[in-house]
Amino acid sequence: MTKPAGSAARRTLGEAPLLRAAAGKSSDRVPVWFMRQAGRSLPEYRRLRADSSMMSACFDPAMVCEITMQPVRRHGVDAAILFSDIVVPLHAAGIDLDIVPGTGPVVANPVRDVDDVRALPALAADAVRPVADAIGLLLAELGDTPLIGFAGAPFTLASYLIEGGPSRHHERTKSLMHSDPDTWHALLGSLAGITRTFLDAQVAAGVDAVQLFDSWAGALSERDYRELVLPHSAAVLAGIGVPSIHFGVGTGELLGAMRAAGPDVVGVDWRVPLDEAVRRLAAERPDGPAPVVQGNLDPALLLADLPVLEREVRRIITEGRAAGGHIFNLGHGVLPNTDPDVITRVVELVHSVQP
Ligand code: 1CP
Repeated sequence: MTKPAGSAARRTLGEAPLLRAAAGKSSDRVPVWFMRQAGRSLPEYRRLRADSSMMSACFDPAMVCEITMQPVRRHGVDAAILFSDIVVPLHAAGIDLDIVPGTGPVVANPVRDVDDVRALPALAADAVRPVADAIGLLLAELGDTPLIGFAGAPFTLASYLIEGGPSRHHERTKSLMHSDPDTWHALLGSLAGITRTFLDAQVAAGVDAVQLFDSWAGALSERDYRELVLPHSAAVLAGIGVPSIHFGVGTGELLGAMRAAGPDVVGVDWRVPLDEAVRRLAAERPDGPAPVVQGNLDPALLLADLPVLEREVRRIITEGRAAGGHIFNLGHGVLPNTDPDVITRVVELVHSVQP
């Protein structure tokens, strides 16, 4: 496939610590970035977003570029993550939904039966052209800092579509997956198609890595995950063309199964120490390469006293040495009431520790 203009310069980034770690290679520092590093913890973000809706911001290339750059400039992190949202490709495909401030994604007509599933549109790459344009702008600004693209995994997207919005128990989703597995697989197949098109568009535009967020997969048993979810996430990740990271919350029991979906890196939340996570990941592929992990500071600890925070950061780096590679991150996203100066301090601390 021919790369669009602008992406050729990106192909020399193999020495970036983030990409070396993803490939199981060592560097002179532990690479670090933060999920939700762009966003409400930053006053410059709140100022910029004051007059625009979340969805319109996601389709404004200059705005996406600026918001993505803010935490890179401020914190000196080892990666940028594209500012977007997991429901952006669903909206672009023509599904009636919005991102409501203080709530999250809200779907006008939830998907509840086979007819709803049949009516789901596909995504045309052209419909996410503003995202590709934003990536083009970012490549010109980022220099040697890798850009991570992302998408939501089929299960987490399905939960929003079926429940109609954020859900604590995912009860309608679980009910559908068990009562009508054929409809369930048709739905996840459609969503895998949309997700793959969205990721392919980002890769073609030049992102250096991708993260597949299955944020709510931790609500499932391992058996249900393997049978009803894993094949669809594996289809999204197969042959994606850049290093991939797969992450979910509360997925301690699913770590092996998430490795089986085929990512290069598995993201770990704060509930499982990284050395134990490595043991679970290695058990899935005893003859495979040493597992590479990302994580796993509890985001709440960014609000703790600095000595406590420093002790936790050092513990995580020590435990991460059990892995074939370690990308330092939080166990979930930055909380909006986090002091951004503390994030900068954590970056400095991670970089000061010998890998
Ligand atoms: O008004 C606002 O500022 C909107 C808040 C907001 C922001 C800043 C939402 C609504 N999405 C985002 C951006 C976003 N979403 C990013 C930014 C890039 C970065 O990390 O810096 C990313 C990666 C996402 C991905 C996303 N959206 C996920 C997966 C990651 C995760 O946190 O688990 C999920 C589950 C969503 C859905 C969503 N969008 C917004 C909210 C508040 C939510 C969660 C709602 C819920 O609890 O179900």
